[in-house]
Amino acid sequence: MAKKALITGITGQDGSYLAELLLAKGYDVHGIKRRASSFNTQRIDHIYQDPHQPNPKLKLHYGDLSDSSNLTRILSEVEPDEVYNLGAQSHVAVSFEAPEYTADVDAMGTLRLLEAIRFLGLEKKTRFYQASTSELYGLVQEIPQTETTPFHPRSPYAVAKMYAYWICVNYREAYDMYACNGILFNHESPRRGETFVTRKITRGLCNIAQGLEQCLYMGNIDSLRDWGHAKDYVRMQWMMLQQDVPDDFVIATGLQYSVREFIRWSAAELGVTLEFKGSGIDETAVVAGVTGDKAPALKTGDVVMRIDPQYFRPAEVETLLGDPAKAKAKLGWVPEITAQDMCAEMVASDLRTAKRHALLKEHGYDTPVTIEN
Ligand code: NDP
Ligand code: GDR
Repeated sequence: MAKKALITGITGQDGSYLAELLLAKGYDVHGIKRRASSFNTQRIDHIYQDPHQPNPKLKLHYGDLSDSSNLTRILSEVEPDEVYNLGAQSHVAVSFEAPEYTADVDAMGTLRLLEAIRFLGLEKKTRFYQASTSELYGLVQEIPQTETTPFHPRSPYAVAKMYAYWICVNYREAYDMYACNGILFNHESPRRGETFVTRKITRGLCNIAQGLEQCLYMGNIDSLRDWGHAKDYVRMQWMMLQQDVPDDFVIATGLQYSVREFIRWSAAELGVTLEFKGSGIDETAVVAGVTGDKAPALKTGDVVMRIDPQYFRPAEVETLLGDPAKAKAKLGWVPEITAQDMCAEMVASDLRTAKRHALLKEHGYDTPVTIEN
């Protein structure tokens, strides 16, 4: 009998890579998708299976982490061997604007799932993975951060995720459930949401290079992050549920770069050299040279980045750097894709899209490019 997995957040970045991984391992994969007014399954369309065909290996259920009766029904129908709770309002800046909703989905949603598993008597069968986050460290107490570094969350998102972290530990201790926290540091890919910083940069610069946008408006570009590739990180999510004993793990690369450096790498992938001028809110990135044919719309002296204070956060997480030693020692996990290679992959992917838009525009078929920061 194939193992059954249920993924909340299957339509998100990680959900799509995890679904691919589990299908390749022979799992029957069930995913929860939200009802939306337009299609929201772009990241999993390539693995979609027609439910009219016999024995589809991927099945989607409508649902929401704010709806316990819905979660209970889906869990009772599927009786999964593994639940991956990846669903969340996952944007830190947005959580300051929608703090109550973020708490409901990210904190209470986790409790609803755990309680449904227990209520249905699945607590000895179903293994549970919780998408915990390096945002828990917030105002960092120790560098690098490990599984024992104290938490100091700095946003409604991080505070909600802190509840989720501890309720997961609590259900493990109280009910002997197999429940694990993956404390994942930032991970990105060409499927990253367009308003997270890396994708905003790669997509924005590709659009600018092709003449579809004028300038990138950024917040705190001094911010330091430990960026990995989502493909490496979902592998670890699965590995965590295959152990004899449940445990919590930091997943990170152990390397740290600034947002400014990520902008520089992305421009370099387009053959564009940047010079950063000024400081504080007056800092700009100016084109110092262009080589090759990837950025036909740019010339020396063009300003491609300015600071817009609207992207500063009420409380910032200035620096994050993880120590993945435990994951390496206990699970043999090491990340395979560097941040620089990931950046190159993201730029290549966004450039393909920008070129398509530019070509359509050139031939009079103007399809507006969404500029949402
Ligand atoms: P995404 O934002 O790409 O995906 C989030 C998923 O959650 C989407 O499928 C989204 O659905 C779904 N979702 C949102 N609200 C609800 C809801 N109310 N009910 C059910 N589903 C909902 O996130 P990632 O894939 O990047 O991250 C996966 C998880 O890992 C998240 O929990 C995130 O907080 C956490 N995390 C992410 C890190 C990262 O760097 N990527 C690092 C550490 C933790 P829809 O597509 O309809 O919007
Ligand atoms: P983060 O990711 O908040 O770390 O949360 P994000 O990419 O949004 O920000 C990273 C850093 O870049 C700075 N920044 C900007 N960020 C955005 N989004 N837009 C900007 O214009 C901008 N300018 C500078 C931010 O201030 C921040 O310091 C991500 C999410 O995936 C969470 O769900 C996850 O838990 C953590 O990573 C680990």
